[in-house]
Amino acid sequence: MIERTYTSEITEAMDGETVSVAGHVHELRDLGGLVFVIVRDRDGLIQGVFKEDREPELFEQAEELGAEDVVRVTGEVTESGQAPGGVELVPEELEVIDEADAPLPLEISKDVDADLSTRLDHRGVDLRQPEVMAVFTLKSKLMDAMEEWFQNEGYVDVETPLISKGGAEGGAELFPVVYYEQEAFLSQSPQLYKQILMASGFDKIYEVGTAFRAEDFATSRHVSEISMFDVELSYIEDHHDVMDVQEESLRYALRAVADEAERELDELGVDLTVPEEDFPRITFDEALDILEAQFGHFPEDPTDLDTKGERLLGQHFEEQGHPAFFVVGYPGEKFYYMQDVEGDDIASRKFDLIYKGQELSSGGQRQHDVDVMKEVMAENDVPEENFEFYLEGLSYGTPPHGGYGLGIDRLVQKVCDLDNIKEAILFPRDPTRLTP
Ligand code: ATP
Ligand code: AMO
Repeated sequence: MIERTYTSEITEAMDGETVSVAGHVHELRDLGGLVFVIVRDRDGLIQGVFKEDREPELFEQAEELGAEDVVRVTGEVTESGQAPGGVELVPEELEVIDEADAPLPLEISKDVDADLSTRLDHRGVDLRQPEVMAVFTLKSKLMDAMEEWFQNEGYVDVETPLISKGGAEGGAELFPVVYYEQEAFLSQSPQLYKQILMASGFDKIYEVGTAFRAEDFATSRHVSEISMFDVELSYIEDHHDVMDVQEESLRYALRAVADEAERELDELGVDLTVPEEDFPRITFDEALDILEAQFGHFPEDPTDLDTKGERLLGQHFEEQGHPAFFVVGYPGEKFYYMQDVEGDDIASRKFDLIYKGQELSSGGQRQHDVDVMKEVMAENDVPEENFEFYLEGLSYGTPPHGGYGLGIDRLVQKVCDLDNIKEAILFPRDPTRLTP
């Protein structure tokens, strides 16, 4: 490895020590006989001070540098009240490791706002901005913590196929793939496999996976390729057991971010509130009542919450100190795998979690009686032959179970207060974007 010290490790206590810092040239400030070279690594910035009268050869080299060149600066750590981080380097050696082409497609160091589309066109350069990279170092900490919760609770980490015969979530949003002689699609959700694994006796599982939705519209919360955190557990009494898991794991992960991602939150200017109190659980009807009474809002489709409805409910609960809450029971979604309470005509054991005014996850208690499932499939014109493997998988003894799928990108979007979900994805895919 090339010897180097990360900028985050260099402190005032190291005054007088010689270190090497490797990174990109973030900014060059040429003040005549003095050049400030600001070097950026993953963790931050440090400035090297090159003086013509002190180190003429190094000064000449520094004057030749260009923005985003990759360099290694070796020098003495020197305390300085004027340096951005309180320390700077008095250089002893400057190596140019790779030169960057000029001009850059985007400005990195200057506060120039490019539109999102241009940023995504040049994502490799865009990601160099400290506040953009912070989204992804934060995401890594968030998801590590989330997995840690499930590992601590004895969940098994599984992987299910990404190529499937049919859709788990209905037929409209599937991407077809060329698969030998057979019709096949990219997976929309690991739902069916999660349930078969419950029948197999895995008891508690989670999967960090990818799901594909051929959404043919552009919103700030939909993309075509999604990172999904899926969970399934057995021997539940009802859907409240599943909501408990969702609530506790999310609180744990958000706490970890608040404790361990201070630098990233600072960089993003985010003041994260960890929802320590119980998440409110309201019925769909109660949600409609709040929307009508508080905001005079009626969703266009009275069987589903619209984007505005979610946002207004989010506002209502946030004002009461609850950034997250559950809406339970959706009249419009009597899906074959969802369980109803007998005599009730709605998918009463289905829930959505709304976080900061946006749907973050869907889940519920599943139907584990295959005969009932077949009836619902027939009523809804779902072709049974596409799901033979699933129905067979649940036929030989299935414990009561439930679970949910959480959109990781939406979670990161909301934690980081980003306007668009695509900012929470390294290389997002939408109906028009296939590169980079
Ligand atoms: P799920 O698939 O679980 O329902 P989702 O958030 O993708 O999750 P959708 O039902 O696809 O949910 O859509 C939820 C909301 O997203 C809709 O109620 C609507 O407000 C918004 N939405 C969906 N389609 C469009 C669209 N074409 N244009 C604008 N907004 C849309
Ligand atoms: P659902 O279809 O609601 O449920 O998806 C779960 C969560 O995934 C996210 N999501 C999306 N994010 C960005 N772009 C999209 N196009 C998109 N579509 C979905 C949302 C959503 O809440 N099988 C069930 C889960 C279960 O019951 O276990 C399912 O997939 O955050």
